[in-house]
Formats: sequence, C-alpha cells, structure tokens
Amino acid sequence: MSSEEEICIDQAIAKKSLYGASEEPAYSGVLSFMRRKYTKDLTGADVAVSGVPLDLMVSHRPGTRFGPEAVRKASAILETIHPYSWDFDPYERLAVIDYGDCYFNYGLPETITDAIYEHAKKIINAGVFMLTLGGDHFVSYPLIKAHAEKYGPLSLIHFDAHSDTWGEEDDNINHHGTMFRRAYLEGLINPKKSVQVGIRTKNEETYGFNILHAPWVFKNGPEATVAEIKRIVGDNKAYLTFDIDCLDPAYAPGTGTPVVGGLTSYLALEIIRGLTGIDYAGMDIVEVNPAYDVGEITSLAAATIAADLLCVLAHDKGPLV
Ligand SMILES: [Mn+2]
Repeated sequence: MSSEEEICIDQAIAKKSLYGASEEPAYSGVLSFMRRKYTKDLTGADVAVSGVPLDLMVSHRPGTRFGPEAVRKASAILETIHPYSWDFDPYERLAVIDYGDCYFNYGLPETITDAIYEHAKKIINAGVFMLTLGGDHFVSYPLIKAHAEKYGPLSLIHFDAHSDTWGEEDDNINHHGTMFRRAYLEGLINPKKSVQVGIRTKNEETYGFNILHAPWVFKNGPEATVAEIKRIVGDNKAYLTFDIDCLDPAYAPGTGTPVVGGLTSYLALEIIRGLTGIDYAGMDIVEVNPAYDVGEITSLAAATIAADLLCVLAHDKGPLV
C-alpha cells in the first residue's frame, strides 16, 4: 500500500493515483483487475489490462465471454498479497489501469475481428502496453495484427495444449484453433523465432514453429524451458499468449477444450517468472470458462499468471521515479 492511499473500499473507482498497491476486503467492492483504477483514460498509464469477452469462435464448450469477469474477481484476493518471489511492488514501478472491456456486437459476428483490432489500436497508439484477458483464443488474432502493424513480424511465445494452426490450404475458416496459421500466412508472426509450450495434441503441420511439447517441459524442467524460449526468441519483439488449457485440467478445469497431461500451475509460474529480459510487444491470457470451473481454480490460476506477467514487465522496466 502506498503511503498516500488509505485502506478503503471500491478502489477501482476511488483510487487517486495510478501507482501503488492498495488494500480492501477481497470479498467486496467494485471489481477491477488487481483493484487497479477502472478507467477509459489512458493518460499516464504504462499498462492497460482489458477484457475481450468473446466466445463465438469456440469449437466445443462456450462460456469464455465470462472469463474477464471471473479473472477480475479472482484477482481481488491476490491484491492484498505481495507478489511472491519478487522483491518489489510492480505497481510502484508501473502505472497499471483496468481499461474495462472491448465492445463488439454479438449480433454482427463479421464485425468482431475489426472491433477487437480497433480496441487494440486505440490503446497501442496511445503508447500503452496491453495485457488482455480473453475471451476465447481467437481474440489473439486481431490483437497480434494490431501489434504486428506497429512492431513488424513478432515472435509468438505461445502456451497451450493445442497448436491453433489448424486449417487447409485454401480455406478461410476462423475459429479459436486456426488464428496462428492465419497470422503466420499474413506475415504477422515469424515462426522460426516463435515457440509453442505445453503442446500435447497432434498436428503434423508445424509451419516451422518451434515446439516444446508438454512431456519435454516436464522432463527438462522450468530452467531449461526458460533458456530454450529465450534462445529461440532472442532479441526479437515478442507477443506472449497464454491459453489456460496449457495447464492440466486438474489445475484448470474451467476451460473449453481441456487436454490431460498438462503443466501444473507451479511449473507454469516457474517458467513465467523466468521470462524476464524479453522485448515484449503485448500479452494475453485466454480461454477461462468459469461455467466449467470449480472453486475458482482456473480463474485464480489465470489471475496469478496475469499478475506475474505484470511483475515480469515491472522487473525489466525498473523504477520510473
Ligand atoms: Mn488451447
């Protein structure tokens, strides 16, 4: 808690500074991600956390439109706990806001891709870093398109059970399992400098992406995984996307297309916490489906990973003042 902030309620709207952690009872108050100021004003912000409540592109269970809301709710309990394993308060280093959700018209599905893209452009053009809460994984396509337009072809750091590069030669099918093929075909991603982590479903066509399958990650451990990710990405601009189904269903039951044999939440956090020193363009965490969750296991895992990603950014940025 920063010195000028009082313990109070509804910090999402009452908080005066964009900096500093704050405290209020986890069970009450207006929700925002980590009790950050909930605002559409990007002035002075370093990072905008926003939600994209989409579930119209799923191949199996719908429900990720409730993902951002669930992650915000789960994050409330983290806000009173200083981030573990870091020796600083990330919110003293970074001005992080909750920008709220992206609006799109579910009745006009053909307009949704552009709506998400415009949402991203508005934030990026203001010079603010995006950490996005999905939503099904398709949201990453318009987000990456917006980021690649600014930074050029990106390295994708992709945590998932699935490759999400499905599709046939001439098809133009869009769903939450095809968008990285499309992003590759459109030159938004450089697959040779990209890495997929935790994969455990078969797709013979890799399009040149580097893949660290789930058994490899278990066998070699977090340090080797981090080293391999950093070796592949190098100093290229990177977009990190974390599909919560990278975790085993035991650790993330609340998701649309679960696959057994996945990462533990401990292993995922150990890897995430090692991914400092990378030149990030943007980040998202997707596919939280609270209708299938149990005791907020999944939304808490997603909120913790998102909070640790902010620590990774804060670690690299250092104090602003
Ligand atoms: Mn997946």
